[in-house]
Amino acid sequence: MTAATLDIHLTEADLTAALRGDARRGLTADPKCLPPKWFYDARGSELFEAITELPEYYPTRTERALLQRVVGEIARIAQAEVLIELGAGSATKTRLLLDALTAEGPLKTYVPQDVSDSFLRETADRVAAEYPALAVHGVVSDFTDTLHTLPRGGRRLVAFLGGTIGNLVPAERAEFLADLHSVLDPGEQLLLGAGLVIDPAILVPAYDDAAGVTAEFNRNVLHVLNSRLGADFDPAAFDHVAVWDSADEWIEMRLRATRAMTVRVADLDLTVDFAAGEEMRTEISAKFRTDGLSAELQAAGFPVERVWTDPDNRFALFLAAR
Ligand code: AVJ
Repeated sequence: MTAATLDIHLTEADLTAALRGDARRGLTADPKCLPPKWFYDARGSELFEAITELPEYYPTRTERALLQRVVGEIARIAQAEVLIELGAGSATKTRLLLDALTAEGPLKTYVPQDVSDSFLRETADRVAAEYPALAVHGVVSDFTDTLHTLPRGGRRLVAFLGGTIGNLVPAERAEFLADLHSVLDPGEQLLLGAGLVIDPAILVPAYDDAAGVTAEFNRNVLHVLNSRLGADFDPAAFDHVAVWDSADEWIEMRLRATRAMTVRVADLDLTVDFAAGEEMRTEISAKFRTDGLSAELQAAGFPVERVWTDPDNRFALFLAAR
């Protein structure tokens, strides 16, 4: 068996430094906010996996079924030699892509990228064992600022699935697409999965499930601040809030302080006051219209070749060429 290789462009020290900066900025801002990337320590990643199996959380299974239906077409158009998967996580949709890209084209290399090194190592080793003919080369990095660390050579297809593009506000999306444009060569491709604007009666429960798994996932960011920065948040003192912002067309997750409290963040030498009822934003999950996101891609230098949607129009896959 050929072992997977792993490039680490993000060390624990880098992560801690980034978290310190984000926490100081976000906890001293008005209103307070924290970026969603800090949900995903080992516990947060497990909670997210549990979310994907909830009856209310349609995106993962909708995207998987859609991908299953159209992956052959994607592979025939893309003719990729290298598949780069951004935010590969546990790589549950990866097999569909790998099978199609090897059956319908010249795939030789799989490059899973993620911020979580333990998760990624497991994924890379598992895929290397299951696909002995493929070279597997994991990259531990933060895709928002280390796209230039992705390996070059061979015709690349960059897959950014799951709807994670929706975690970025429009200016961040433009920056991300511009960065991606600058690291790809003409003719290389982007496969983007994005949630669509649908009835809020379906959308909101997907982010506020009856079993309370999403609430626990949301509160996990406080556990991360406690364990990584020596903070003393009482996560149980915060309520989970999910609201549909119809003007921005995004779901906003917040944590609401159920009482006035003072939190100490030891490693930042920072004291933070919360008023009773104060809300802190922890995530946006933007939903799109196919025309709108196609225009954003076009404007970033990625003309869209094909768009596929599921029968209920809840999720879309965009194939765009640099
Ligand atoms: C992994 C970013 C796609 O926004 O739907 C799930 C994360 N947040 N439930 C999403 C998430 C709350 C998820 N993404």
